[in-house]
Amino acid sequence: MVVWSNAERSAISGVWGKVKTDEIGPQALARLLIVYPWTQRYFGSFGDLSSAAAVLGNPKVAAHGKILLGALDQAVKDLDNIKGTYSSLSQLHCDKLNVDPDNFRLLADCITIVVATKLGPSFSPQVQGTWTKLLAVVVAALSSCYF
Ligand code: HNI
Repeated sequence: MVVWSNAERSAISGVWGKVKTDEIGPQALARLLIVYPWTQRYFGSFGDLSSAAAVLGNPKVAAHGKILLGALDQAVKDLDNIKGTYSSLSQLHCDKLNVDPDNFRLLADCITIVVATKLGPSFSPQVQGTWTKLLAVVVAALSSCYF
């Protein structure tokens, strides 16, 4: 059972209040596909991903990035039940999409980098620590069906 202190809860809502999911989601997914190009294999139906410019301008990447961050929004809004929130998503990624769970951590890192770029100095080391804990819990929950 993950325990969240009041300081952690307020740091997370502070970050979340400052980011626009419609902006962060597309940027984070595009970054994943560019920095770790093997992740493109899961998105064969998304059309042209042949260059960084193609990925950044691909409307399906942008739309899916928003969906990803919508799922993160659910985690932020129910910090005490992240495993439950993601149980069917974990099953989907494991059984149907066959996504290698190592990729969850890579996406989490891309989300953190995009958030840090957006927030600048207010993304202090303490805030980063709490944010990293949140994403570690998200990654563990999404990976739960695999083990
Ligand atoms: Ni993921 C579909 C959430 C990481 C590949 N993914 C979804 C959906 C959600 C979602 C929500 C839509 C489900 C539905 O339609 O019912 N994915 C998340 C979250 C993370 C994540 C919260 C991590 C933080 N997914 C990843 C990673 C990959 C990935 C790292 C591959 C590298 N996901 C997919 C694919 C789909 C998908 C592929 C189906 C896309 C489509 O539309 O065909």
